[in-house]
Amino acid sequence: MDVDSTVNAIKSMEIRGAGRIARAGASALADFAGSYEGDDSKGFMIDLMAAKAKILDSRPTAVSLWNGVHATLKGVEGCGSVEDAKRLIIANAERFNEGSVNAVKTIGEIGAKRIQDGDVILTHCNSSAALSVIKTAFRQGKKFKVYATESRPWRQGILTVNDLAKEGVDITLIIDSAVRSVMKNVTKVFVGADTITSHGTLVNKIGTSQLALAANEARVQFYVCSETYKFSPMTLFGDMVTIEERDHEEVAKAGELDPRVKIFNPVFDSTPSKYIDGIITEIGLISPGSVYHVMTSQLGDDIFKFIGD
Ligand code: RUB
Repeated sequence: MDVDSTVNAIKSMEIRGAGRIARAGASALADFAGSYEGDDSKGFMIDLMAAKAKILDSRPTAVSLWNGVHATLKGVEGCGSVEDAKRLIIANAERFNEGSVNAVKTIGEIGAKRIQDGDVILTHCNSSAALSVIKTAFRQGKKFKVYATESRPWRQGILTVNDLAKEGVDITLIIDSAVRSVMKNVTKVFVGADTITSHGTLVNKIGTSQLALAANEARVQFYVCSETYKFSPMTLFGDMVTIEERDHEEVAKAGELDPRVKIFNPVFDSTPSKYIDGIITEIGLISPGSVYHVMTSQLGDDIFKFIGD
């Protein structure tokens, strides 16, 4: 898919979920490189930077997109020709996308060890990493029940329940405001991540922090399922995560409300690290306090490139 179609598909949520948008961003840059005609390096870099900016602009909250784009463009400034740059971008995108798909599989294998017979699981929105954990445990023959929230306003929970039902999982859909009520029966919560900050705060679908509070009150374990490319290098240098606000029509249809009514539609929220029992990543089950060490060791000296990026 080319850059413009990818950007439109991400904006309209045809492509959604932090992992998927990261892979789509990487693939769009590979498509750009593959279809570029011309051999003027300067012109290529100008067009490439414009494509990068468009892709990064498509959704603001998930750092996975930013990390996917940067992984795809890594080393491009050092290329001696357009042909070299094109080859590098295509190879980087393939590596990122393959690593991303494998990470979700590994997270499933690690996270499934935390699920036992008799568990009652709660999940929120539609996270491929969280679903990988649940499906892996189910395929291992474990017997458990799952509750999934509807996740208003976009109702990603419908995708989750249909996907798990097809798999054969015992799945119950609840409305978002039923979370505290069902929490008394829940034994473990598994959610995904859009961004995790250097101090271990989780940014995920709006309502995640409510689940975490209710889980904490009921002494229920709360796990985040997240590839390490959802860790945000910019937060190390004090940058805040932008919380996306979406169209008001997602909340109420035109004409439904008195014109004096205002609508506020933030689609992500922040869950402080103290409510998180563990982050299940492709490199293992880590504490929120380890995010800093993972980021700095994975990026090495490259981390300083991200001051003010
Ligand atoms: C999706 C959402 C998911 C994370 C993780 O929000 O919040 O929990 O993106 O998903 P939206 P994954 O539907 O607005 O994109 O584990 O698939 O990367």
